[in-house]
Amino acid sequence: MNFRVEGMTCGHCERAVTRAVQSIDPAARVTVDRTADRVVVESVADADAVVRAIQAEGYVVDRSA
Ligand SMILES: [Cu+2]
Repeated sequence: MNFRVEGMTCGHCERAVTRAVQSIDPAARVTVDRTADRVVVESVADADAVVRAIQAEGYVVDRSA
């Protein structure tokens, strides 16, 4: 799953997004590229749940296939 995530400015943001995703799937593999506003998630979790988890951390999220 690929997401566009706006608002990530530092390593803390990358960890916050990673933790948010792993809060719904501890086995999720999360790759964050904050300079590209890009988050790639390998997980069995529902994509909408991933979006909500990241939004709950205060970031703007778009699905981008
Ligand atoms: Cu930050």
